[in-house]
Amino acid sequence: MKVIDEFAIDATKATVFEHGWQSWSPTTTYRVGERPIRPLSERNRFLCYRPETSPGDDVFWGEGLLSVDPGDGSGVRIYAVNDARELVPSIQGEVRGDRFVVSADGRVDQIVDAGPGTMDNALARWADEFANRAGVTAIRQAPTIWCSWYQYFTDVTEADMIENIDAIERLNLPVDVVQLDDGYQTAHGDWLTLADRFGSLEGIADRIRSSGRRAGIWVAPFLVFPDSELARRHSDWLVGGPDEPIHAGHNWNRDLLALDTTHPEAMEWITEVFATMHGWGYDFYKIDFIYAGALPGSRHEDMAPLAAYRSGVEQIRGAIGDSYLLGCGAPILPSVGLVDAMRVSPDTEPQYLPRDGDLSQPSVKAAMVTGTGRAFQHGRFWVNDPDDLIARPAIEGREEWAEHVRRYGGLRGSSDRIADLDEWGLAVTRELLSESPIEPFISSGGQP
Ligand code: 9PG
Repeated sequence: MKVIDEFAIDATKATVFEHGWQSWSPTTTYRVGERPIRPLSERNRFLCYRPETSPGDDVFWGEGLLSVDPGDGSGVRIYAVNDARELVPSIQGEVRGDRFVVSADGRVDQIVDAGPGTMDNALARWADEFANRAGVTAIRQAPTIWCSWYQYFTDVTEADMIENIDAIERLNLPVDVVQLDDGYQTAHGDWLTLADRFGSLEGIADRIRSSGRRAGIWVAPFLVFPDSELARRHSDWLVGGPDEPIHAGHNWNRDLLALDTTHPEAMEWITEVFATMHGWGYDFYKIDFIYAGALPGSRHEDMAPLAAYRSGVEQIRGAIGDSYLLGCGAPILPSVGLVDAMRVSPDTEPQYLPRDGDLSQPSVKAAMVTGTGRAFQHGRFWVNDPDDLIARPAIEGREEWAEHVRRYGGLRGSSDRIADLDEWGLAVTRELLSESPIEPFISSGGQP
């Protein structure tokens, strides 16, 4: 870390915005006296923050982006990577009495924003420029979706899908895409081998399409289960190689492995998976846990991890025609220009607070904090996905969550068993899915 700036602050008013690495990494603005959100376990740090870094809670820390409002009217100071396609430096901010010291471990731009409004408006102006440089030309309006995850989780069955398609049809809900989430496959990596609860992915797509809707599906293309066929037969397709495959996080009661996106055969398999699904009629893809493609480690081709990651996503893009692509669990800044929509927060959940208190973990609260922190990205980088509306009576804080989706939902999704919705739940689902905003939520011109 090298010191790149030092300036005076009004410690009673100054605020700092920390940008987290990937979709689930906490991202918000703090008063300088506050302790920033940090991982409460090593498992969470790896899965939901930037695995390579371990910032303390006595400093502020942004991955590729940190900004400071000194609170004295001198303008918001933004420290940010200019181009995130290969390298994203970490940026540290330290309060020393009434001074603020900024350091970075790589090259960053320094901007003093003298424009109108607040921190958010300054970030919006920065995001306009960043998106331009990253080659974003147009924002593609998102379809509205129904997603299986927040009701059924990995226990979803084909019968559950059919039941909900029927209900959506009967109630004439404004759902454009019915998206099957995690649970249909036998193992991560073996995406075309179905769990017993499923008969045919093609059949599900046909049923969805016969209702006049489009079919969507979830895949975690860069993750591999150690107990998959893929890992058994092709251990040379893993980042780190067959002898020392790297750790890619822990979830689903397993230590996970990462697919090497620079290995031609590995990518032949992944493009076959997507091309096959596309052939079955799926034209909406949620690609999840894709941080795994950007982990450091030895690869078939000697390439910067972020370049390998981007090439992996581009190859998926090439296999799905002009399908709509939603990123999730994805390094944010390196993905600008690669996806149509992006999950900008941790997951929502039926409970309001995260079980372990870590605000990177699934909960209404965690999704709201970071979804608000990244609101300025909507309509600039892509369409923001704040995560799905869940509105059944069992959802703790459902009114507050619906309000968040109403305010910050670019991609509007529903994820309840339709039959479990009461009158309020059904009405708010119908209302929120009746539009998909693409205009920015945060103005770059003046007031929010
Ligand atoms: C499928 C899910 C859903 C969801 C994604 C992602 O840190 N965690 O424990 C953690 C758990 C679940 C998770 C992300 C992080 O969910 O965001 O929408 O698709 O995968 O497995």
